[in-house]
Amino acid sequence: MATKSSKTAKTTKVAKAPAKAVKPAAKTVKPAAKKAPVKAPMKAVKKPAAKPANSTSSGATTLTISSKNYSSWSMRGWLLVKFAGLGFDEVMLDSKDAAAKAEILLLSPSFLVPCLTHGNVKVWDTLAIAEYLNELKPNAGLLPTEKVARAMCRSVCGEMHSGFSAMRAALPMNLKGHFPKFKVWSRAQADIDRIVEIWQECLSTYGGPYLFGKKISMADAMYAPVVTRFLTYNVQLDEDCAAYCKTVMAVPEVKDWISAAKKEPDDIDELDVEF
Ligand SMILES: N[C@@H](CCC(=O)N[C@@H](CS)C(=O)NCC(=O)O)C(=O)O
Repeated sequence: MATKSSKTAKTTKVAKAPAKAVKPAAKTVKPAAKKAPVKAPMKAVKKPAAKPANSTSSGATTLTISSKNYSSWSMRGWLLVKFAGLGFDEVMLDSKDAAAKAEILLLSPSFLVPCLTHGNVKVWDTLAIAEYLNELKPNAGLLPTEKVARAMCRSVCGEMHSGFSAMRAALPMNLKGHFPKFKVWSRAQADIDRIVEIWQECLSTYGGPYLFGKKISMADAMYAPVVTRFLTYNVQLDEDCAAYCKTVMAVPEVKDWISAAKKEPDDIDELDVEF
């Protein structure tokens, strides 16, 4: 599946939002990013989501993302759509641009990326996107076919989604960076230890090379930015986990994302959010 889905998505960088959207939305930008976002239930909207002025015209399906170098959730969402084999246009938000931040309020009610717009349906939050894609493309294998494996896959995805905050804060994704002498503090190390335990259990139970066996799954998309972090910060791993990292780094979609991240302009400051 990894190769089958390596369609090229068109990328669109969001330009200034229409003037009317900027003022009211811009005021709410900072607090919304810091506080717990209001989570509305996933809903079908009557009209397609408001599109940025320069969004591509074919856009029945779009994925709104931000920095490819720093935004680990964008990377997960993007990989999930690719692994599902769904064609889509990328809408790239400039995280520093207040007008673009106003746009994201229109595109993603939680004010977070990624956000998938599929015809009349808008899905935000990576786990919801993963489940939606699995319903849409049940044969893509985002979840294992066997019930117990599926339950475990959902559990480890959930654990990634809701946990490891010390590791995420201390070792932010930075695909261009390499910090071989990085000192991992104890709480982040505890998160790393738990991730290693998850990987070891999955690899030994399902035989690799991916977490749930021969097919890449949503779990691999969820943990891909952890793989890149371990390489960026030179986290020492056992043989099996190191081999898993190599496997993930060789996935064509992962390579595509990383190579695009490396081409991203350097003028993006550290984003003031937790990754
Ligand atoms: N729980 C959310 C987390 C998404 C998230 O935190 N996204 C970050 C980027 S990695 C974001 O949109 N931050 C706001 C910003 O970049 O302005 C999900 O699963 O999608």
